Amino acid sequence: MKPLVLILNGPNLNLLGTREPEIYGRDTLDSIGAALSAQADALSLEIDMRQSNHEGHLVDWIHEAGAAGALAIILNAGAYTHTSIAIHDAIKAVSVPVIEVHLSNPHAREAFRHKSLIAPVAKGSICGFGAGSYTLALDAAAALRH
Ligand code: CA2
Repeated sequence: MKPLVLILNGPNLNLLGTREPEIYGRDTLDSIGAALSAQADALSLEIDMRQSNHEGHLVDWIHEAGAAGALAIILNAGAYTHTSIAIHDAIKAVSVPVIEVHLSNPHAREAFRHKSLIAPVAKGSICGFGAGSYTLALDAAAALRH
């Protein structure tokens, strides 16, 4: 069985490719998912990519990854990155390593984006490379396999 990597996306990321291309690029979440599927095949990984605008869905999916014994979670929690103690606690409650990703570089943006509640409980963080943040994260997930 191939190791499973859950790729979870938070609020408003369903709108990717429709607005603010100067910040988030022109890729859609579907096109990123297609590229990740091809990459996962090459790496012999199973991926499951999801998006929700609801905090509790992300919490439930983190628990699900824990119960499934996933190799890793790649998480772009969107704006919940900066606010969600619930997602922070969910990550701490499972033993699956979380790779935090962002399309943009939040540290180069408004002050309210400079704090991440995910970073302190993540294995590592990748930001600022557009869709490339996700492909770098999938390579990092593959490297966690032993
Ligand atoms: O850079 C990232 O990936 C973010 O996680 C994106 C979040 C933002 O709140 C974080 O600070 C950084 C926002 C996602 C909104 O995505 C949109 C995409 C296109 C049009 C409108 C929103």
